[in-house]
Amino acid sequence: MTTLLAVVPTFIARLWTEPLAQYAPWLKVVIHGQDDYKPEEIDYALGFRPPPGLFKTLPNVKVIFSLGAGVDGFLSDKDFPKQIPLVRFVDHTLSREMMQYVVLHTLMFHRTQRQFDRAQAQKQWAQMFPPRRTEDTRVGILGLGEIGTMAGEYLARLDFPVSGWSRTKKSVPDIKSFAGDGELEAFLGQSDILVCLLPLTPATYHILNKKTFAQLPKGAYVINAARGGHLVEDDLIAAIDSGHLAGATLDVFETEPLPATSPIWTHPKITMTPHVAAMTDPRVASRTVADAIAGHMKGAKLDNVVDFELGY
Ligand code: NDP
Ligand code: OXD
Repeated sequence: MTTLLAVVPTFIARLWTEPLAQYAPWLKVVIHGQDDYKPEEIDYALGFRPPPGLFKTLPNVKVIFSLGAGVDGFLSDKDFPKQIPLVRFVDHTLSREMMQYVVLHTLMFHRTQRQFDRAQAQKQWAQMFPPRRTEDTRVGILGLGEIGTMAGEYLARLDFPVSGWSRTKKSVPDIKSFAGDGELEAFLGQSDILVCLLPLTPATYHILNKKTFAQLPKGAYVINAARGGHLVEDDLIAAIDSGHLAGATLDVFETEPLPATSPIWTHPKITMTPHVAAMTDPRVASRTVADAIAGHMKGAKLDNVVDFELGY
Protein backbone atom coordinates (compact mmCIF):
# COMPACT_ATOMS: atom_id res chain seq x y z
CA MET A 1 0.00 0.00 0.00
CA THR A 2 1.19 3.53 -0.79
CA THR A 3 1.49 5.62 2.38
CA LEU A 4 1.41 9.42 2.78
CA LEU A 5 2.67 11.12 5.93
CA ALA A 6 0.72 14.32 6.63
CA VAL A 7 2.60 16.75 8.85
CA VAL A 8 -0.35 18.94 9.79
CA PRO A 9 -1.64 20.18 13.15
CA THR A 10 -3.45 17.21 14.72
CA PHE A 11 -6.45 19.32 15.77
CA ILE A 12 -7.25 20.00 12.09
CA ALA A 13 -6.09 16.62 10.73
CA ARG A 14 -9.66 15.78 9.65
CA LEU A 15 -9.61 18.68 7.21
CA TRP A 16 -6.89 16.76 5.34
CA THR A 17 -7.84 13.12 5.91
CA GLU A 18 -11.38 13.54 4.58
CA PRO A 19 -10.56 15.09 1.18
CA LEU A 20 -7.50 12.84 0.77
CA ALA A 21 -9.74 9.80 1.35
CA GLN A 22 -12.12 11.17 -1.28
CA TYR A 23 -9.51 12.00 -3.95
CA ALA A 24 -7.08 9.13 -3.25
CA PRO A 25 -9.01 6.22 -1.63
CA TRP A 26 -6.06 3.98 -2.58
CA LEU A 27 -3.70 5.97 -0.33
CA LYS A 28 -3.05 5.22 3.35
CA VAL A 29 -2.72 8.56 5.20
CA VAL A 30 -0.94 8.76 8.54
CA ILE A 31 -0.85 11.92 10.64
CA HIS A 32 2.46 12.91 12.23
CA GLY A 33 2.09 13.17 16.01
CA GLN A 34 -1.21 11.27 16.02
CA ASP A 35 -0.83 7.92 14.23
CA ASP A 36 1.84 5.26 14.74
CA TYR A 37 3.92 4.55 11.65
CA LYS A 38 7.24 3.00 10.68
CA PRO A 39 9.56 5.53 8.92
CA GLU A 40 10.32 3.01 6.16
CA GLU A 41 6.63 2.66 5.20
CA ILE A 42 6.34 6.34 4.14
CA ASP A 43 6.31 6.87 0.35
CA TYR A 44 5.17 10.51 0.20
CA ALA A 45 4.90 13.36 2.70
CA LEU A 46 3.19 16.73 2.93
CA GLY A 47 3.49 19.64 5.35
CA PHE A 48 4.12 23.36 5.75
CA ARG A 49 6.58 24.09 8.57
CA PRO A 50 7.73 20.57 9.44
CA PRO A 51 9.88 19.78 12.49
CA PRO A 52 13.56 20.01 11.46
CA GLY A 53 15.18 16.63 10.89
CA LEU A 54 11.91 14.77 10.31
CA PHE A 55 12.29 14.07 6.59
CA LYS A 56 15.80 12.68 6.83
CA THR A 57 14.35 9.86 8.98
CA LEU A 58 12.16 8.61 6.10
CA PRO A 59 14.40 6.29 4.03
CA ASN A 60 11.84 5.54 1.29
CA VAL A 61 10.11 8.87 0.80
CA LYS A 62 9.88 9.68 -2.91
CA VAL A 63 8.36 13.19 -3.04
CA ILE A 64 7.68 15.84 -0.39
CA PHE A 65 4.82 18.30 -0.96
CA SER A 66 4.77 21.78 0.54
CA LEU A 67 1.32 23.01 1.49
CA GLY A 68 2.51 26.56 0.96
CA ALA A 69 3.89 28.46 -2.01
CA GLY A 70 6.91 29.39 0.11
CA VAL A 71 9.29 26.56 1.00
CA ASP A 72 11.64 28.38 3.38
CA GLY A 73 10.15 26.30 6.23
CA PHE A 74 11.62 23.19 4.57
CA LEU A 75 14.93 24.62 3.40
CA SER A 76 15.75 26.07 6.82
CA ASP A 77 16.08 22.42 7.92
CA LYS A 78 19.81 21.77 7.49
CA ASP A 79 19.05 18.02 7.33
CA PHE A 80 16.46 18.30 4.57
CA PRO A 81 17.17 15.43 2.12
CA LYS A 82 17.93 17.42 -1.04
CA GLN A 83 18.00 14.31 -3.23
CA ILE A 84 14.20 14.08 -2.76
CA PRO A 85 12.03 16.35 -4.95
CA LEU A 86 10.22 19.08 -3.00
CA VAL A 87 7.05 20.29 -4.74
CA ARG A 88 5.65 23.68 -3.78
CA PHE A 89 1.94 24.56 -3.80
CA VAL A 90 1.01 26.61 -6.84
CA ASP A 91 -2.68 27.14 -7.26
CA HIS A 92 -5.00 29.71 -8.77
CA THR A 93 -7.09 30.05 -5.60
CA LEU A 94 -4.00 30.79 -3.46
CA SER A 95 -2.59 33.29 -5.99
CA ARG A 96 -6.03 34.92 -6.24
CA GLU A 97 -6.24 35.46 -2.47
CA MET A 98 -2.77 36.98 -2.49
CA MET A 99 -3.69 39.21 -5.42
CA GLN A 100 -6.82 40.36 -3.52
CA TYR A 101 -4.73 41.16 -0.44
CA VAL A 102 -2.30 43.25 -2.47
CA VAL A 103 -5.09 45.08 -4.33
CA LEU A 104 -6.97 45.68 -1.05
CA HIS A 105 -3.99 47.22 0.76
CA THR A 106 -2.82 49.16 -2.27
CA LEU A 107 -6.28 50.74 -2.49
CA MET A 108 -6.55 51.24 1.30
CA PHE A 109 -3.41 53.37 1.15
CA HIS A 110 -4.13 54.99 -2.19
CA ARG A 111 -7.68 56.00 -1.17
CA THR A 112 -6.47 57.18 2.29
CA GLN A 113 -8.94 54.87 4.02
CA ARG A 114 -7.16 54.82 7.37
CA GLN A 115 -7.49 58.61 7.65
CA PHE A 116 -11.24 58.28 7.04
CA ASP A 117 -11.42 55.51 9.68
CA ARG A 118 -9.80 57.85 12.21
CA ALA A 119 -12.16 60.68 11.25
CA GLN A 120 -15.17 58.37 11.63
CA ALA A 121 -13.98 57.33 15.11
CA GLN A 122 -14.17 61.04 16.04
CA LYS A 123 -17.52 61.60 14.26
CA GLN A 124 -15.82 64.02 11.84
CA TRP A 125 -17.35 64.61 8.39
CA ALA A 126 -13.91 64.87 6.83
CA GLN A 127 -14.26 65.67 3.14
CA MET A 128 -10.51 65.73 2.80
CA PHE A 129 -7.58 63.32 2.27
CA PRO A 130 -7.85 63.19 -1.55
CA PRO A 131 -5.96 60.36 -3.25
CA ARG A 132 -2.96 61.03 -5.43
CA ARG A 133 -3.75 60.62 -9.14
CA THR A 134 -3.80 56.90 -9.96
CA GLU A 135 -1.62 57.53 -13.01
CA ASP A 136 1.02 59.04 -10.70
CA THR A 137 0.99 56.19 -8.17
CA ARG A 138 3.58 53.73 -9.34
CA VAL A 139 3.39 50.24 -7.85
CA GLY A 140 6.60 48.20 -7.79
CA ILE A 141 6.39 44.48 -7.11
CA LEU A 142 9.41 42.62 -5.77
CA GLY A 143 9.01 39.11 -7.20
CA LEU A 144 7.24 38.68 -10.52
CA GLY A 145 6.37 35.00 -10.17
CA GLU A 146 2.99 33.27 -9.94
CA ILE A 147 1.60 35.68 -7.35
CA GLY A 148 3.44 38.88 -8.24
CA THR A 149 2.39 38.61 -11.88
CA MET A 150 -1.28 38.11 -11.03
CA ALA A 151 -1.24 41.01 -8.56
CA GLY A 152 0.51 43.23 -11.12
CA GLU A 153 -1.98 42.38 -13.85
CA TYR A 154 -4.95 43.34 -11.68
CA LEU A 155 -3.32 46.56 -10.49
CA ALA A 156 -2.54 47.49 -14.10
CA ARG A 157 -6.24 46.97 -14.90
CA LEU A 158 -6.99 49.55 -12.20
CA ASP A 159 -4.72 51.95 -14.16
CA PHE A 160 -1.77 51.97 -11.76
CA PRO A 161 1.60 52.11 -13.53
CA VAL A 162 3.08 48.74 -12.50
CA SER A 163 6.62 47.42 -12.56
CA GLY A 164 8.15 44.21 -11.27
CA TRP A 165 11.60 43.13 -10.17
CA SER A 166 12.73 39.56 -10.65
CA ARG A 167 15.91 37.55 -11.07
CA THR A 168 15.33 37.11 -14.81
CA LYS A 169 13.79 39.61 -17.25
CA LYS A 170 10.04 39.24 -17.93
CA SER A 171 7.76 40.20 -20.75
CA VAL A 172 4.29 40.73 -19.26
CA PRO A 173 1.85 43.18 -20.93
CA ASP A 174 1.48 46.42 -18.92
CA ILE A 175 4.19 45.50 -16.40
CA LYS A 176 7.62 47.08 -16.77
CA SER A 177 10.32 44.54 -16.01
CA PHE A 178 13.45 45.17 -13.95
CA ALA A 179 15.82 42.30 -13.28
CA GLY A 180 18.78 41.48 -11.09
CA ASP A 181 20.69 43.35 -8.42
CA GLY A 182 21.98 45.87 -10.99
CA GLU A 183 18.44 47.17 -11.66
CA LEU A 184 17.15 47.14 -8.09
CA GLU A 185 17.96 50.77 -7.27
CA ALA A 186 16.31 52.06 -10.47
CA PHE A 187 13.26 49.91 -9.72
CA LEU A 188 13.00 51.19 -6.14
CA GLY A 189 13.41 54.81 -7.22
CA GLN A 190 10.16 54.62 -9.21
CA SER A 191 8.05 52.62 -6.69
CA ASP A 192 5.54 54.75 -4.74
CA ILE A 193 4.01 51.57 -3.36
CA LEU A 194 6.47 48.71 -2.88
CA VAL A 195 4.98 45.22 -2.62
CA CYS A 196 7.15 42.28 -1.54
CA LEU A 197 6.16 38.93 -3.03
CA LEU A 198 9.59 37.30 -3.11
CA PRO A 199 10.50 33.85 -1.81
CA LEU A 200 12.70 33.95 1.29
CA THR A 201 16.18 32.78 0.27
CA PRO A 202 19.72 33.74 1.33
CA ALA A 203 19.65 36.29 -1.55
CA THR A 204 16.41 37.96 -0.42
CA TYR A 205 16.85 37.78 3.38
CA HIS A 206 16.45 41.29 4.91
CA ILE A 207 16.08 42.84 1.46
CA LEU A 208 13.65 45.38 2.96
CA ASN A 209 16.16 47.40 4.97
CA LYS A 210 17.20 51.00 5.56
CA LYS A 211 19.18 51.17 2.30
CA THR A 212 16.18 49.92 0.32
CA PHE A 213 13.85 52.36 2.06
CA ALA A 214 16.20 55.29 1.40
CA GLN A 215 16.04 54.47 -2.32
CA LEU A 216 12.23 54.67 -2.40
CA PRO A 217 10.60 58.04 -3.22
CA LYS A 218 9.64 60.12 -0.17
CA GLY A 219 6.12 59.21 0.95
CA ALA A 220 6.30 55.65 -0.38
CA TYR A 221 4.27 52.84 1.20
CA VAL A 222 5.46 49.26 1.79
CA ILE A 223 3.37 46.08 1.66
CA ASN A 224 5.07 42.86 2.79
CA ALA A 225 2.97 39.77 2.18
CA ALA A 226 5.88 37.38 1.56
CA ARG A 227 7.95 36.45 4.62
CA GLY A 228 8.95 38.23 7.81
CA GLY A 229 12.59 37.42 7.10
CA HIS A 230 12.53 39.85 4.17
CA LEU A 231 12.08 42.83 6.47
CA VAL A 232 14.29 44.53 9.05
CA GLU A 233 11.40 45.65 11.26
CA ASP A 234 13.37 48.32 13.16
CA ASP A 235 14.53 49.89 9.86
CA LEU A 236 10.92 50.09 8.67
CA ILE A 237 9.73 51.77 11.86
CA ALA A 238 12.65 54.24 11.72
CA ALA A 239 11.90 55.08 8.06
CA ILE A 240 8.20 55.67 8.87
CA ASP A 241 8.90 57.68 12.03
CA SER A 242 11.40 59.88 10.18
CA GLY A 243 8.62 60.78 7.71
CA HIS A 244 10.42 59.21 4.72
CA LEU A 245 7.85 56.40 4.37
CA ALA A 246 4.11 57.01 4.67
CA GLY A 247 3.40 53.65 6.29
CA ALA A 248 3.19 49.91 5.71
CA THR A 249 0.98 46.86 5.62
CA LEU A 250 2.54 43.70 7.05
CA ASP A 251 1.12 40.19 6.94
CA VAL A 252 4.30 38.34 7.91
CA PHE A 253 6.85 38.81 10.67
CA GLU A 254 10.34 37.69 11.64
CA THR A 255 8.80 36.02 14.73
CA GLU A 256 5.30 34.56 14.36
CA PRO A 257 3.04 35.01 16.26
CA LEU A 258 4.20 38.63 16.55
CA PRO A 259 5.38 39.11 20.18
CA ALA A 260 3.10 41.27 22.34
CA THR A 261 6.07 43.58 22.98
CA SER A 262 6.44 44.49 19.29
CA PRO A 263 5.78 48.19 18.53
CA ILE A 264 4.16 47.06 15.26
CA TRP A 265 0.93 46.15 17.10
CA THR A 266 0.15 49.75 17.97
CA HIS A 267 1.99 51.76 15.32
CA PRO A 268 -0.53 54.26 13.88
CA LYS A 269 0.92 53.98 10.36
CA ILE A 270 1.20 50.20 10.17
CA THR A 271 -1.69 47.93 9.24
CA MET A 272 -1.04 44.35 10.24
CA THR A 273 -2.67 40.97 9.66
CA PRO A 274 -1.59 37.64 11.23
CA HIS A 275 -0.14 35.77 8.19
CA VAL A 276 -3.52 35.32 6.54
CA ALA A 277 -2.98 37.04 3.18
CA ALA A 278 -3.82 33.67 1.65
CA MET A 279 -4.68 30.36 3.23
CA THR A 280 -4.15 27.02 1.51
CA ASP A 281 -7.53 25.34 1.04
CA PRO A 282 -7.18 21.71 2.25
CA ARG A 283 -9.70 20.46 -0.33
CA VAL A 284 -7.86 22.08 -3.23
CA ALA A 285 -4.42 21.05 -1.95
CA SER A 286 -5.56 17.46 -1.22
CA ARG A 287 -6.75 17.11 -4.78
CA THR A 288 -3.51 18.58 -6.15
CA VAL A 289 -1.38 16.25 -4.02
CA ALA A 290 -3.55 13.20 -4.81
CA ASP A 291 -3.28 13.89 -8.56
CA ALA A 292 0.47 14.49 -8.34
CA ILE A 293 1.05 11.23 -6.44
CA ALA A 294 -1.12 9.27 -8.88
CA GLY A 295 0.84 10.79 -11.77
CA HIS A 296 4.21 10.20 -10.13
CA MET A 297 3.35 6.53 -9.54
CA LYS A 298 2.69 6.23 -13.29
CA GLY A 299 6.00 7.92 -14.11
CA ALA A 300 4.68 11.41 -14.96
CA LYS A 301 6.94 14.44 -14.49
CA LEU A 302 6.28 16.47 -11.34
CA ASP A 303 5.29 20.15 -11.67
CA ASN A 304 6.55 23.01 -9.46
CA VAL A 305 9.63 21.23 -8.18
CA VAL A 306 11.84 23.49 -6.05
CA ASP A 307 15.32 24.31 -7.36
CA PHE A 308 17.49 23.74 -4.28
CA GLU A 309 20.28 25.92 -5.71
CA LEU A 310 17.95 28.93 -6.06
CA GLY A 311 15.97 28.11 -2.92
CA TYR A 312 12.51 28.49 -4.46
P1 NDP B 1 7.41 32.24 -7.46
O1 NDP B 1 8.53 31.28 -7.24
O2 NDP B 1 6.41 31.95 -8.52
O3 NDP B 1 8.00 33.69 -7.80
C1 NDP B 1 9.13 34.18 -7.15
C2 NDP B 1 9.60 35.44 -7.86
O4 NDP B 1 10.67 36.02 -7.11
C3 NDP B 1 10.14 35.16 -9.27
O5 NDP B 1 9.75 36.19 -10.14
C4 NDP B 1 11.66 35.18 -9.05
O6 NDP B 1 12.41 35.59 -10.20
C5 NDP B 1 11.78 36.25 -7.98
N1 NDP B 1 13.04 36.12 -7.25
C6 NDP B 1 13.48 35.10 -6.48
N2 NDP B 1 14.71 35.34 -6.01
C7 NDP B 1 15.06 36.56 -6.49
C8 NDP B 1 16.23 37.35 -6.37
N3 NDP B 1 17.28 36.96 -5.64
N4 NDP B 1 16.26 38.54 -7.01
C9 NDP B 1 15.19 38.94 -7.75
N5 NDP B 1 14.06 38.24 -7.92
C10 NDP B 1 13.99 37.05 -7.28
O7 NDP B 1 6.71 32.44 -6.04
P2 NDP B 1 5.17 32.77 -5.75
O8 NDP B 1 4.78 33.96 -6.52
O9 NDP B 1 4.34 31.55 -5.88
O10 NDP B 1 5.24 33.09 -4.17
C11 NDP B 1 6.01 34.16 -3.67
C12 NDP B 1 6.08 34.12 -2.16
O11 NDP B 1 4.88 34.58 -1.58
C13 NDP B 1 6.27 32.74 -1.51
O12 NDP B 1 7.62 32.31 -1.57
C14 NDP B 1 5.81 32.99 -0.09
O13 NDP B 1 6.92 33.37 0.71
C15 NDP B 1 4.84 34.15 -0.23
N6 NDP B 1 3.46 33.75 0.12
C16 NDP B 1 2.90 34.29 1.25
C17 NDP B 1 1.62 33.96 1.60
C18 NDP B 1 0.95 34.60 2.78
O14 NDP B 1 -0.13 34.15 3.21
N7 NDP B 1 1.48 35.67 3.33
C19 NDP B 1 0.81 33.00 0.82
C20 NDP B 1 1.49 32.53 -0.38
C21 NDP B 1 2.78 32.88 -0.69
P3 NDP B 1 12.45 34.66 -11.53
O15 NDP B 1 11.04 34.64 -12.05
O16 NDP B 1 13.37 35.39 -12.43
O17 NDP B 1 12.92 33.31 -11.10
C1 OXD C 1 2.49 30.17 1.71
C2 OXD C 1 1.94 30.79 2.91
O1 OXD C 1 3.71 30.22 1.48
O2 OXD C 1 0.74 30.57 3.21
O3 OXD C 1 1.70 29.60 0.92
O4 OXD C 1 2.64 31.54 3.60
